[in-house]
Amino acid sequence: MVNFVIIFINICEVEINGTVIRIEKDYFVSESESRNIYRCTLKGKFKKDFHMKKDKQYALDIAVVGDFVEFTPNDAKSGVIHKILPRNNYISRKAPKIKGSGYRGERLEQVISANIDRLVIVSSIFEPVFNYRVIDRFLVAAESSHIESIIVLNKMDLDQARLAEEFIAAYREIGYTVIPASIIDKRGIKEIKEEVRNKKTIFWGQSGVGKSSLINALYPNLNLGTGEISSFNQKGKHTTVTSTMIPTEEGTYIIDTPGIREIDPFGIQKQDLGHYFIDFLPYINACKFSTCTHNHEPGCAVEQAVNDEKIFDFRYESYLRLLETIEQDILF
Ligand SMILES: Nc1nc2c(ncn2[C@@H]2O[C@H](COP(=O)(O)OP(=O)(O)OP(=O)(O)O)[C@@H](O)[C@H]2O)c(=O)[nH]1
Ligand SMILES: [Mg+2]
Ligand SMILES: [Zn+2]
Repeated sequence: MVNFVIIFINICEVEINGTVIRIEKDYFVSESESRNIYRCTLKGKFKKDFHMKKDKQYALDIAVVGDFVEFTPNDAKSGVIHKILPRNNYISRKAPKIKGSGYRGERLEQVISANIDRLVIVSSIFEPVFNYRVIDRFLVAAESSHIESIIVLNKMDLDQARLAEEFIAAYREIGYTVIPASIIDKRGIKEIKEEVRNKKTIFWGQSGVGKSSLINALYPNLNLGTGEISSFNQKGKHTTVTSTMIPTEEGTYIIDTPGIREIDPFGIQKQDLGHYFIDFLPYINACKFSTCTHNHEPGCAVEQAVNDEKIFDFRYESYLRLLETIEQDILF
């Protein structure tokens, strides 16, 4: 009994370093370095820090999956986070309109995950149908956060007409790793496993593309919930509802995320957008104006490169569409 009390007092005094692996309502489930799981709450001071101020953009997410934290345990299973360490990096998007609308309709930043090594952009050829504009938006989010990304094109078993080939070749030519995959015929699974080994990797993409299915195929004992084909694309239906970091093997962590309906990269100014299209980079400095947005300005070297077929038409089209949606926001 005495021993037990002493151990308990020790636990209470110790501050534990951990990582947020899942968020459940107001609880930040954290894993300690010795791999124990604690359901933690946040110390009240954080809420005040992040309270919306009139003159300041505020973040929606105080702690996110992947954050390194320090917490004081209440007991062997719960604790209070009193410190969130500075993030090495993070990936985010503009929060969906309704949830994040602040004053004057600005969109807030929704941080998806922090301290990650790699983003796997998951897309499918059908159900939902392939859309390069969506991929380009994820790529912009990754490039602007300086996070390495690869593209996994899933459900290749449905691509009887081999529609994907052209895009696979194009993205590879641009310089991205593209892995065609399928959980039905298992193609690509081994390659993805190699790509994620010894890293913290986040799987991100639209709902129903097969993120959880792919993770299950990589690690069959996980048994993550996956959606039915018939129901996944009905309005508002997401099978995975909260991001979860899953330790798989020593040094390898996978973050499964809920699918999203729209991806608007956050905090990008019009004249910077071109820098996140890596195929534009060799030409940008040759534009006549340093503030060129490559949108039909005179002397635009990017547009010239499109005309000379050095940049794919579809990438330029994606770029122009994204440019249109960027609000010139004084807060950025
Ligand atoms: N034909 C085929 N179907 C697949 C493949 N991968 C996944 N699916 C199906 O697609 C549906 C959606 O898969 P999920 O893994 O739940 O998709 P998700 O991306 O995790 O979806 P959210 O959790 O809602 O974001 C399920 O019915 C899967 O069986 C594939 O390679 N080929
Ligand atoms: Mg899922
Ligand atoms: Zn230009």
